[in-house]
Amino acid sequence: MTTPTTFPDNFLWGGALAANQYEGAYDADGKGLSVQDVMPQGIVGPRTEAPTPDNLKLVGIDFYHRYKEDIALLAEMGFKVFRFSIAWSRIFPNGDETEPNEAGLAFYDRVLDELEKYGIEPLVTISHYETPLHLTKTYNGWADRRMIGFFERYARTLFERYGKRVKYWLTFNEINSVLHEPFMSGGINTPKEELSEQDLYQAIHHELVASASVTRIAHEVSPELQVGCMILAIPFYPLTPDPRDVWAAKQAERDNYTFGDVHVRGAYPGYFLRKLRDKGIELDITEADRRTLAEHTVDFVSFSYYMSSCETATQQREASGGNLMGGVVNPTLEVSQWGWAIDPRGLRTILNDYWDRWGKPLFIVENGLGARDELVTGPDGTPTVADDYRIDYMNDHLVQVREAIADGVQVIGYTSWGCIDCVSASTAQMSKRYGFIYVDRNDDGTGTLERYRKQSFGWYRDVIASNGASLKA
Ligand code: BGP
Repeated sequence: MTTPTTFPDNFLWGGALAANQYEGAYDADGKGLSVQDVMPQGIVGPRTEAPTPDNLKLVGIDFYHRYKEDIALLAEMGFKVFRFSIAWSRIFPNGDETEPNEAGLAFYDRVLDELEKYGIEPLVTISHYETPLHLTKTYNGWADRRMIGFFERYARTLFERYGKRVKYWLTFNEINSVLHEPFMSGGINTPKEELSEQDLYQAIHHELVASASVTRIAHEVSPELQVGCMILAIPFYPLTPDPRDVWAAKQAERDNYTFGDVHVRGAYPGYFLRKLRDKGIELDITEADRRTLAEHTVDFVSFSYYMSSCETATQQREASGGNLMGGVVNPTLEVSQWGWAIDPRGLRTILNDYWDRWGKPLFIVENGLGARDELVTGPDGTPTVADDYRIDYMNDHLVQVREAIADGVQVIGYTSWGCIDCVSASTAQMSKRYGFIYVDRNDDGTGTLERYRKQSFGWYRDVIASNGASLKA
């Protein structure tokens, strides 16, 4: 038998977006504020008291009003799956109400109608960096145990309303990012520098219990539902072969592995318990928490992958740029315009590591290149972008996915990040573009919001149509 060189027949090709980065309409139809509405500069600048006009996310790319046109474009590329998040504060504007906002629910009905029209499978993130601001201000977000109940109510509302139409669900986007971005990721109002590790790890525990608990609810609503965790994946390489560097890299990986270990194996790993002991942290973990974690593990593991990094315990540390976290610079790799190391092989490494460790089907739900694009006039007179750099990046990553599949790894699908240009999560810029579809909007908020197909649009359409056979090894 020869090694398979193609993707499985039912491979889910598509793209991903998140409500706060593309919907806009930040206060339409009863929507409440979310943490994003007071982060005009993402994680690189200060928060504001209230929404300010310089916050590009308030308008986003106005998907809220243009979803039909946008979904038609995704269908034109042949998308099999579309990953998007539901804005929690559209459904529960404050987060702690007992009744949901019908107008918010109805919007996602319309989005699902449109996806159904084209036979595109939805993949829904329940919480993608958009905790209702009220929960942050009143409860200090996930630092408070009561968040579990609010999240359960929100998730149950979604499963009951959309469970017949949405099979694949993700609980928390990049759940491990709370270690580095407690406000954006965990809705924790206490400034990062003042937040104690005790409180941070307690918040993490609440999120993990909430994730397991809503997995239980999903399966109660329908055994057909498939729930996954979502992890920000970064392979860490030792900077040198010195065993101390090897151990430093392992420790960095374990900070992230913890989250998958709990979701998949249903209990905290020994190395994590030791870390808590060493730090003098004692978590409030009830017997009921332990049972929830143990009995309601995930159906699959999903992750984002953009870059790898290095760790060292012996060399001078030169901090690498990166996706909300990072170690030290890898001198063998090139970086993106935003300093993120470009490492297609790292994706094969992650896929193999996760498969070997957890044996659960894997879903790559984010990957892509954030770059400055220049709009030019195409051969037929329509504006386009000659984004061969993006095509190269994605081609090389997908070739490694194909290799991992040949290695025996079970991969459900691939949704590239920001399939339509949207506002960046870390820097809140429009100019950091990932899409196959260019959106005419600039960092100063000007622009017509018109959509244009980039060169990568046709390239990805061919990749999907050929089920990966058109990729260049
Ligand atoms: C991930 C987030 C996304 C997304 C992506 C790209 O961390 O889940 O929301 O934005 O990274 O990051 P950025 O937008 O900062 O370039």
